[in-house]
Amino acid sequence: MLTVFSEKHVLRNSRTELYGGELVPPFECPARAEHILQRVKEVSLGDVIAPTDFEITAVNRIHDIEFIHFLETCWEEWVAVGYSGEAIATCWPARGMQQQRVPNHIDGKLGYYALAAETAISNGTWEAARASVNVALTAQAALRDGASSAFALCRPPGHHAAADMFGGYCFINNAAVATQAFIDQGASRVALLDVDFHHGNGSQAIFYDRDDVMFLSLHGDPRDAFPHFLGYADECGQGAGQGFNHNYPMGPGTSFDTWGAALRDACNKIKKYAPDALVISLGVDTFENDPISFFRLASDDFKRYGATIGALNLPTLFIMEGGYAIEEIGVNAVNVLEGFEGR
Ligand code: SP5
Ligand code: ZN
Repeated sequence: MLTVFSEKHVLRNSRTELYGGELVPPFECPARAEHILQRVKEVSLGDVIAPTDFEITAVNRIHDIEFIHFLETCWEEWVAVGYSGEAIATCWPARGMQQQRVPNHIDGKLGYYALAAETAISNGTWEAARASVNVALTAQAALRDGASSAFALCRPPGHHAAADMFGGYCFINNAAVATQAFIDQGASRVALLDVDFHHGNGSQAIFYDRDDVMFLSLHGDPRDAFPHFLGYADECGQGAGQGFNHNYPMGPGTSFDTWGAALRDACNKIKKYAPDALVISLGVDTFENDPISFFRLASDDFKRYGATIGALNLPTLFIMEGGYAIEEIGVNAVNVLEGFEGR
């Protein structure tokens, strides 16, 4: 399987994450991508190529122009007002407040566009996010050109990013942009299956009223896990999208038996939908030793479920999302790809 990787991911290297009331070194750090790349090479998964640069128009198919402009200029605006730390939102358009007006001051803009406070914007964040979506689009183009699968080793991740919101370590929704690229190239239906521990709130919101993209997500129950305010089982889509959104929230301590059964159910729905392509939001924070998550998948389980996805026999694009057990992230992510390939 082809892997697409950009060295520019290192430009996303913020110093701070707001966690437990403290500013700590971010869980989403450059070493993650390096460990995955190392494992890709160790098992000789296939060629590794750098991304080509795509026009921003592909991103604008999913994200609001003003939001993208905000991401591009946030850091310089933040520095311009004289702050010395990293850009973190501190106030929001909460219940009862004006939610439609974008303020002028950077503090207001951050609150308007942020869905969480843990994710700090720092110098280079935009450039890395841009490179990450180019990684996704380059891998997508390989499938367009006939490959049966490809691995977009994206960093930063993307599935929490909505049309006009960043957070959860995500800025541009790489999987959504790639999914839309399939549609724009003539696909009638695309399935987007999110196996990251966290609910893919951004992806769900983006495709919620559409029937040409089926979104399915297996994740920690939002009552107990980030992003807390989306990902319930009764969110089924709306309008034309009614019946094309499927959530599988699962509680603390969920084992592979339970998780694997949910995956099989999701795969049955995908099979019936008969999509032209399958996009996988591949997070490996479902691992038993992940520092911020609560599922109990073992390293071998990743290989087993990769095989389940492979049995669908669909053109499949893997997009890297989360996973914070740094030492094991390479083995776990590549196990899915090896299982998919029947190795
Ligand atoms: C892409 C991705 O995986 N993003 C995840 C963002 C999670 N950010 C919030 C983390 C809050 C963790 N609280 C967990 C408490 C564990 N003791
Ligand atoms: Zn996650």
